[in-house]
This record gives sequence, structure tokens and C-alpha cells, in this order.
Amino acid sequence: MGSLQHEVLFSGTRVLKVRPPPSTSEAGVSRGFVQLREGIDSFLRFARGKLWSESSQREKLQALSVAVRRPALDAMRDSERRYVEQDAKRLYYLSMEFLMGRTLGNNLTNLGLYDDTKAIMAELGVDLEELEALEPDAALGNGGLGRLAACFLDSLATLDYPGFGYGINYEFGLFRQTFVNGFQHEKPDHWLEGGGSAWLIERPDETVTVPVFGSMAGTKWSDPKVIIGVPHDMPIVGYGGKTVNVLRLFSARSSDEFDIGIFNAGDYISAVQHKINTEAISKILYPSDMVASGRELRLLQEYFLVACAVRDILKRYHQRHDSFEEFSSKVAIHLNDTHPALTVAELMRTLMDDYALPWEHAWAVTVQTCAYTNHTLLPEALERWPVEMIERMLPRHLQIIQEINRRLVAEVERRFPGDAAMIHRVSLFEDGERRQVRMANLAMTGSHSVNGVAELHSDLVKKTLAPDFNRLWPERFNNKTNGVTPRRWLLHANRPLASLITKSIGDGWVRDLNQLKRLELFADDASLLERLENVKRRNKLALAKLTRELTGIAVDPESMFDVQVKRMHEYKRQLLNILHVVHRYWEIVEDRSTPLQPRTFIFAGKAAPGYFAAKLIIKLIHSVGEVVNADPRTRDWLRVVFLPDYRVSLAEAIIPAAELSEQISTAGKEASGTGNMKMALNGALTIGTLDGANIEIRDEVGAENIFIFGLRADEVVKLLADGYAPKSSRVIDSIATGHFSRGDKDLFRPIVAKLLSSRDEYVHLADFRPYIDTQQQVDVEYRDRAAWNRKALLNIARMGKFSSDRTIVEYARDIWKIRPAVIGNFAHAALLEE
Ligand code: NBG
Repeated sequence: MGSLQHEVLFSGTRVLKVRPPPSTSEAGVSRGFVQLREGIDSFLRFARGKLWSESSQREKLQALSVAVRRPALDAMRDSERRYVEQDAKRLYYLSMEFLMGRTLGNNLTNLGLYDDTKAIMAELGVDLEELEALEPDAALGNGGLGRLAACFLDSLATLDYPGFGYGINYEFGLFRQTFVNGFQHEKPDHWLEGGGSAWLIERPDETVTVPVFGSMAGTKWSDPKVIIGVPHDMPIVGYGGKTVNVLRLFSARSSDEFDIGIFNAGDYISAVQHKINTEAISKILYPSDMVASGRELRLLQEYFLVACAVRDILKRYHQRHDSFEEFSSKVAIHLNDTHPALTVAELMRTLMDDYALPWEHAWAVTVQTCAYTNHTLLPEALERWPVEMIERMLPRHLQIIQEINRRLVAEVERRFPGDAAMIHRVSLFEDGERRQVRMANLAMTGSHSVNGVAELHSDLVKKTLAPDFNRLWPERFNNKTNGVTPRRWLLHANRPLASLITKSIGDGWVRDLNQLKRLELFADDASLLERLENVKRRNKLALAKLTRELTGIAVDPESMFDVQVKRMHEYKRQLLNILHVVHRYWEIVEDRSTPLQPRTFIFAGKAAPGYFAAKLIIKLIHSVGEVVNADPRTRDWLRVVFLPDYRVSLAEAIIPAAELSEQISTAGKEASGTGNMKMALNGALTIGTLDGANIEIRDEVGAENIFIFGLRADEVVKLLADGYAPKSSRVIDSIATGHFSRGDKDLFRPIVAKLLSSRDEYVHLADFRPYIDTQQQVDVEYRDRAAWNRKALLNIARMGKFSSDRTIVEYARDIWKIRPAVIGNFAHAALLEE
């Protein structure tokens, strides 16, 4: 770029200092630097007709994003070329949710351009972090399941695996949450408003058509309507920028052919109506992490994803292969929960109807290709679809599901003769008022691998969810403990801590999180522990500032930050947490006892709009907060804040500041958890039950570096079976009598009634006393700063296992059988041989 253009770009700005051209020694970095400047300049001039000085902050953000996109897209084409050259086996991760969050900062970090860009922006008079904060989160997911998918994509690219995501390009992501008088309100999240995302590239030339509805003539599907799927590609930049994969999101469009048919028949209104109906498919993400099935639109969404993905996968496969002999050695399809379970039927349909494969061959290919992960045991989350609905929407698929079931029943009869009850349990169909298809049974029958997401959970999948399937095919069942990407959750979200770690042990941990172990050498290094504490203090100060902006409440950065951030759910027991606050309140107010330690209780999380109980818990937390934050006797000891609109970018601000991580679900209910990993990785100590991945965290960090309390999973089951009889107490009474609701005894009645009911399946009160006692222990230990910091350091040092890189290497080796596709990359190849 010549100096003339520089002048054009910068004239009229308040920038005085312009960097000199790069010297040869800086050439590598500076090439990126120059390209970035060029990219920004040309976007503004040629796409917006403006100069930097004339552009709004949003335009500047867009210009920067488009400029950063350039090297990402170049690397994306390189990666694709490499995969094609090597005819590499590819993994396709099908998920209804990808909770990506913001992209700019993460990509700058992974491309190694963050510091340079910060400097360029500073020269241009703009603070990079302020620009980053303008980017709306891509909130195309609800919670853990969607965020796990996003962490997996980061690890796949970082480890150079040919791994791609398929999802839906929802126009509205997860709702935005506000509070009115302590009650949750939902607002639409129109994340693409104002020009769309710079990170999504529309590919109209790769559109696919998808049949739906219609009727059957024998095994021939006739007169289906047609929906169009338009791909939008998001580049997934691996750390180091060498491998860039793709997340392909489909938007639904109505097909012209169909509309023209109606237009010709003269019914203009219904043609437009059809268009609206079709496009509704990719309008909105269902705002529930445990979707109550039965909604026709949701089934249509699931089918749309599956059908688009299968077409796309086949198209790519056929570029190199004529027969299906090699299909399952070139393609792995992953079903993220049962949401894409229709893949089993759709793949069968395609292989048989479009490619004339006989059933047996098609079935062998399907089972060898598909793998399924279960993410929850909660019965309300197990998807079932009315047979009548599937029949109307997907008549051919229903026939295929019936045939899969006929063969399944025959296999059970052959291998377990006389066991009629077993047939009932494994059947893909559930009888009842409305016959339904059990999607988990379909997924387990049509996959060669079924895994849970933490050891306890995978064990419970075998023993309680699917014991019959485990008898049928024990070799299919396995565990893959979740992980989180250290790039976003430490390197990017917590720069001060990341740089302290790098100064101590080098930066190898970014790609190999086990290297954090080396930090153990510093466990007794007073100066390092002090610096660790300073980093935490700095992050707490930043969060205190943000809290004030978001809630108007001032919190004391010297108090202990006690954090519970996650979806609002009864099983996660945010209620237990707030009961603890009430307990402390009465200790101060009535018992006149002085706590050992001031605490700030930080909550954040969304409740599904129709989940009344969870929404009432949000209100209770606010109500308790109002009282304890205002009372002069308690306000210096207890502060309760509920940060609105929890999402990835807010998590990035909260987690680095957390000191105590609340992981207090009823044992047996939380499949894994990943917030538990993120917080420990950022130096928080966990207080938790023996549930999900907490158990494995304890095994890693050592029992002395974590606070474990409460019933175990088997004890919860036993208690409920033997008869659970919770008793009231001062804490419960004070809620019942309206102390926190201005005398209103009705408001929280449902909460009180449930807590005192023998049918409280989450057994809050059974764990209450042990919880309070353990919290007391936390206070005692927190006062010994050096000892606490040492434990925090050991938590960080021992988090290596919880990198999603480890998880992905295990999936790749045991389930997908894919290999890193980069020339000369022997390190990961060796891992696969193990
Ligand atoms: C969630 C579990 C979490 C788990 C994530 C990712 C669903 C249906 N399940 O415990 O509740 O960490 O999945 O596996 O969102």
C-alpha cells in the first residue's frame, strides 16, 4: 500500500502518529499489519464509500472484521485444498445449537494478530476492546450443549482435523434478558440486524433443495413440497491460523417452483403465506435447553438441518467417489444429542431411494457413519415425536423407521427369546394416547457409538437410561468427558492470567494444556502467588465496574466473589445458593454473629420463557438481594447481584473474576457441566456436589483443593425411594411469611411448597446443612490468603485434562477415526496410534 492511500485512509482523523513501513526483520508480522490496514481502507472506501474518519464505530468494527476475515479465508481455502489432496476422512458435527459468542477478538487471538491490531486501532484513535464490545454475540444456542459444540470446533481446527459443523442460521438467537422489578422479560435477539455478520458468507451457489410433506405411493414419496437451504459459512480459525475449518449454517428459503405453481393457480396470498411459513424454519432458536417436543416447527427445523447436511455431505463425497464402499471410511457424522437423530432415517432414505442400495448395505453404511452423544438424563428432555406428525411431514421416513424397528424387534427376539418386556422398552415406538417415536432409541440403534459426557453420566446412561441397549450392543457405549477451549476461556478471556502463566512456564500450554502442570513448581513461590492474587484483583475490579454499569449496584472488590452462572434450572439449584444467603442474613440480623468474610454473590443465567419455577427463582434472588443489599446490618457483609443477559461475552467477563465456583446440582442430574472447568481454569475454587465432571475435577485437583458436600447420586435415589421428609426452618419460614416480598405470602408460595414437599426430586433441604457447613469452611480457608492462592494455583495447574483438545483427540481416535491433515504434523498422528 502506497503512502498516498495511507493519506486517503487517515486524512481527517485525529491520528497524528502513523507507523513507518515495516523493516525486513519485522516482515512476517508486519505483512499482516499492512494487509489489515489495506483491508480496512478498501472496505470503507469501496463498500461504504467512506473514510475512516467519516465512519461510525459499527462501520469501523465491520471494516476491521472484513479485513481480518481475509487471512482467515485464505487459510480456509488452503485447508480445504489439503483435505482434498489427502482425500482425508471428514467429520461432520450436526447440532441444532452453536453458541459461538463474539468472533473478532477470538480470531485475532488465534491468528496471532491481536496485539498488532490493538496497536493499529490505537494509532487510529480507537480502543480495540471498545470495538470488540460492539459485536453482537452469535447466540445460536441455549447453554452447555451449544457452547460445547463451539469449543469442539475450535479444538478441531487447532488440532488440524478435517472437522466441520452443520447448523441452522437462526435469524433470532437466544432471547435477550432484562429484568423488570426482578422478573425476567424476554426481548428478541435480532443479531443480524444492521447488515448481518461479517463472519458469515452466503453461498447461494451451493443451495440445496429439501422435500417435505406429500404422500406415499408404495415406497415412492410423491408430491413433496420443496424447501431451499441456503448455506452461510463461518470460518473457524484454529490457533496459529494454519487450519481454518467451516461452520455451515443453513437458512430456509421458499422455493420458486412451488410458489409459481400457486401463483399460476391464481392464489397470490397463499403463495406469499407459504413463503412466510417456509422461512419461519430458520427464524428462531427454540429458547429451551431441554426442549419440550411436540412442536411441529421444531421437528421441521430438525429435519431441515439433517436433510441439508446430508445433501451437502453426499455432494462433497461424490466429488471423489462413485460408490459407497468407502463412505464410512471417508465420512463421520456426529449427532449432538437426539436433535439430529433423523439423520439415521434420512441417510437410509437417500442411500436406498436415490442410490438404489439394498437395505442391508445402506444400514451397514449408516451405522458405521453415525455416532451419538447423550447430553442429559432428565426425562423431560428426551425427545419423542408423534407418529402422526412424522407421517404427515416425512411419510417416507416413517416407513423407514418402522422397518428399522421391525428388524430391531427381530434381533431382540432372536438374542433374548421370550423377553417381551425388553421389546417394549427398546422399541422405537411408544404406545399411549398418542403414539410417539423415541428419538434416543432411534439414535442408539442407528449409531456405532453412544457416549455420555462425564464418567458418572456415561455410567448412568448404561445403567439407567439404556440398560437394554447396553445388553444388545455393549461395545457401542463409551465416555468422553467434556472439555473447554483454553484459547477462548483463558488466553482470550483472561489476558492478565494468560500472560502471567506464559511468563512462568512459556506458551506451550495454549496448545497442550497439560503443560500447566509445570505451574506446580511455583506452588510455594510467594511472589508468584502474590502476582496471581493481583491478577484476580484486577479482574474483580473490572467486573465490579461492569456490575455497576449493568445493575447500578456497587460491589466491594475486596469481598469474596462467589459465582453461579449457568442456565436457570431447578436441578442446578440456584435456590440452594440463595437459601444460603438468607441463612447468613439471619445469622447476622438475629443471631448477631459476625461473618468471617464479606461476600458478593453473583448470579447470571436465563430461564426458558415458559419455565415458571425457574423464573420465580430469579425473582426470589432479586428479592433477597433487595433486602440484604439495603439493610445496614448486612450490606457490608452480603451483596447479591444478578447480572442480566448471560451469554458467552458476559461469561468471558465474569469467569476470570470468580473466586468461588458454585457447582451444586443434585447429584446424578448434571451430565457434566463445563462452567465448572472454565472457572477452575481461571483460578476459582469449586464448591460442589459429586456430580458430572465435578468428580473428575476433584480427582485431578485433589480433595484438599476443592469443597465437596452433599449426597451422592445413588444416595439421592435411595432417599427418594425410602421417603424424603424435608422440614421447615427459619430460612424457609422467612420466605413463606413474606419477609423478602414486602409481606406478600403468596409470591413465593410455590417455591416454599416444593422445598417442603417429599416430591422435591432435587432434595434441596437434604443437602442444605452440609452446604452451609462447607460454606463456613470456605470462609475459614479464604482468610488465609497465601493458602487460598496456593490452592487456586494448583487448580489452574491441574486443569490440563479439561481442555477440549483432549476430548477431541479421544473422539477422533475412538469414534470418528479421523486424522490431523497437515503435512509434517506427526505429534497428533502419534497420539492417534496409542
Ligand atoms: C448439557 C448438560 C451439561 C453438559 C452439556 C454439554 C443439555 C441438553 N445438556 O451438564 O446439562 O455439560 O450438555 O455436554 O444442554
